[in-house]
Amino acid sequence: MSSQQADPRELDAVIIGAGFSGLYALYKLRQELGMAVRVFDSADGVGGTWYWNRYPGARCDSESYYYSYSFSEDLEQEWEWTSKYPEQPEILLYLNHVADRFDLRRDIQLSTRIKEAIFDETSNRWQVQTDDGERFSAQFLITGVGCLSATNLPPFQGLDQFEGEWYHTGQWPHEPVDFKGKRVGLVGTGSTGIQATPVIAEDADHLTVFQRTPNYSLPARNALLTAEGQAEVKANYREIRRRTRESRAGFPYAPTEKSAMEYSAEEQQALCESLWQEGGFKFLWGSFEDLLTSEETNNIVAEFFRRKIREVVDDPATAKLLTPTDHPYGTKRPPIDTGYYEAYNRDNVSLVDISNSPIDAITPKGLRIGDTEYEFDIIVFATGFDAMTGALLKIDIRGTEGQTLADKWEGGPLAYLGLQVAGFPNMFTITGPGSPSVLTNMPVAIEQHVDWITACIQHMRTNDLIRIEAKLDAEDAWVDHVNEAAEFTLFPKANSWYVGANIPGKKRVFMPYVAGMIEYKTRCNEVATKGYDGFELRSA
Ligand code: N01
Repeated sequence: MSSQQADPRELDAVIIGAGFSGLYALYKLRQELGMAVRVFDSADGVGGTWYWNRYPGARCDSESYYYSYSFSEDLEQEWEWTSKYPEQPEILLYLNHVADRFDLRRDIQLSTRIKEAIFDETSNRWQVQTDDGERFSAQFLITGVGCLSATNLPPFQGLDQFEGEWYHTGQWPHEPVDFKGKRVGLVGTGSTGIQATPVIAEDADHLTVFQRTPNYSLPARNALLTAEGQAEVKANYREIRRRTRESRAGFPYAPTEKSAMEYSAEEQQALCESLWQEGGFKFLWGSFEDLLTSEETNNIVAEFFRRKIREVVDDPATAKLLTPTDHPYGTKRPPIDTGYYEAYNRDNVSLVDISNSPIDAITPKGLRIGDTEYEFDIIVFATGFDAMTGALLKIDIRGTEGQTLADKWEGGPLAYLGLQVAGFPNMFTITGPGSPSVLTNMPVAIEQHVDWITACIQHMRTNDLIRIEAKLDAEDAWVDHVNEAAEFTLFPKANSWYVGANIPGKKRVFMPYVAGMIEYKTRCNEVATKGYDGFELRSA
């Protein structure tokens, strides 16, 4: 449609993003409340993060049986996961299946970027415009833009002069990239770089990894699921979901009841070893209860990791470079790998430490650090995302009195419950900053948010209310609470994307809510029970 459109199309809700969040929000609002809803996504397919992140080795770091929707028992029973940690194409297939299974596609508009959303205080509606000028008017604006979707490509000088191929992992091409016989440079050793390294190393003539900060990576110990394993999960789904919902981070694991200090050194090592052998996120959420609050406990675990790195990596100098010492374990999102440290035992893989000598420029032949030029056929940037706020701030969102979200968040994100921003009525942010989001198993956090939003809109409809807006004092109190909760932990000690440290100039604020899903959900439910305490509700 062109910009000649006379009147905006009227909707009840505009949802931005067709990933886990947007699909479920569409399902709930249409199915349960009968609302006229439209989902927009700039991609030409559904899937959100699983649409974009197609890099080699991309797979889920959480196990398939709980990294999935819980809202439909039929869906749970009919979908067959093939492995413990599904690869990206399988999760994308799952989300496409969900879109078909629940007839969602008729209300999803793909290849369409939302350019601006402006709140009209007279009608109490959002006026939304797409990048090709199509206009919509909706009572509610619901963002499901993802916490890790705005890619971060550092402004390396000379990139446009590079004569080879280059890719950012978060915008990977749909056609396979052929690494065979190629000299490949990989920048970044976060979860993505760590997943990609061993897979690229399999094919490349030579892979050079540029590391600014080493990470603590844990083996996934992936395995195919057997028919018996599948049947057991399916028979126990309700119990699994109960455990995830009643856990701190939405994983079906519980930590020890006592501090590590109350165990003997042998017991401490035995627990670490069994979790290492089991693999995956259980180390983070199912080990010592004070892992993320006690430096002493954290040191025990960090030392355990350091020893494992020394054991796995043959060359002591490389092992030393790969050993993290700058942050406590778990205070940056821990990577989960399949053969990462082992990859450095290959003859065709080398590691370059750039902690003290950053990449100066990309050259036509490769990249330059100081006086040394490294020549490549392909450069892969696994340099992450402008997390949690980046994707929202790409849209020109304007609330009351014309205030932009960018202005409001100049000093860091402000939100009440991570769900609403004062001054932006009728806008809900699924897994927004100030909510547990990235510190949880995302589908659990997403379902909780969408269920809460749906109940809130239902309440408004039942009571003839047309506008809901977070109050400033409630927002201030919540932001203080989010900061206090973080200060109680070791998290602020790391220069992580949780605090925006990966983006030069980004205000350092701890963005996710660290107190956990149970505490968070209790608070959200109390707010609702008290008639949406902290929100101002207006009738027609
Ligand atoms: O990004 P990152 P990611 N010069 O920001 C380096 C999720 N995820 O894409 O640490 C040189 O973690 C940077 O260095 P430093 C998961 O939540 C999920 O890996 O800032 N290097 C770092 O090494 C994860 O946490 C899955 O010093 C530069 C790397 O690039 C999140 O996505 C799988 C640089 C970026 O690491 C982000 O992970 C994969 C520069 N100028 C990811 N700028 C699942 O399985 C940055 N770096 C679900």
